[in-house]
Amino acid sequence: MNIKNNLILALDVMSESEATEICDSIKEYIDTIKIGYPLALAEGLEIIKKLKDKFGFQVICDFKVADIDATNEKICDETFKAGADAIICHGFVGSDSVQACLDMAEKHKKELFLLTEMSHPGAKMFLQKNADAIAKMGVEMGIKNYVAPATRLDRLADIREIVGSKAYIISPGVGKQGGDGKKTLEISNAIIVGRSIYESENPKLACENLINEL
Ligand code: OMP
Repeated sequence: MNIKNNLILALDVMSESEATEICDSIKEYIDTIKIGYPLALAEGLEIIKKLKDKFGFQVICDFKVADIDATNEKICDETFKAGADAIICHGFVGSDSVQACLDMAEKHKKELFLLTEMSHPGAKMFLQKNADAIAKMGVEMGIKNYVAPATRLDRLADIREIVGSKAYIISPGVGKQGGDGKKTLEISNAIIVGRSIYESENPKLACENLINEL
């Protein structure tokens, strides 16, 4: 993916009007947004096309798909039909489940991002122990795109080592979760930022300041 300013907005707001207002203010700096369960559940999958049509954004759907293969296939199919350019899936469910997402992405000529280790403290309880193996599975499956944490740069570096320099890594956790954007981009290809932008009094200025620091 080619992402303007290597910055993805995590648009976890709860209404179309709020989403539109924020997108309108940051559109000069951002061309890729991530829509997850909060906005999709509040406004339906139609929000994807609405925001794409209005602003010309690329949309990554963060549905952290984590089911059996047959169900993953249906979730990904519906998401791509709704206009998503990419979808994020979990890796801990195993290769058959992930393969179903990969096949659907290929069928729609869209992208799949494999989530390895998560950025929050709770990821240390279970996920971290298996994150390297998840990344290795991704490489074996030919997956090109990964999600890995901005909050633990040592772990981000480990995951980069496994997936290789040509893989495309996007990293959440900059700002509110404590991660540093500039340091993260020494390892990752793009950062995902949510609350530091959309909760700011002036989202445009927040973007501008963030980009200047990168
Ligand atoms: P802020 O913490 O508000 O910047 O938002 C981070 C965004 O990235 C949210 O949409 C999270 O759901 C998402 N995210 C993580 O924070 N940690 C992860 O490990 C993975 C994701 C994700 O898959 O995007």
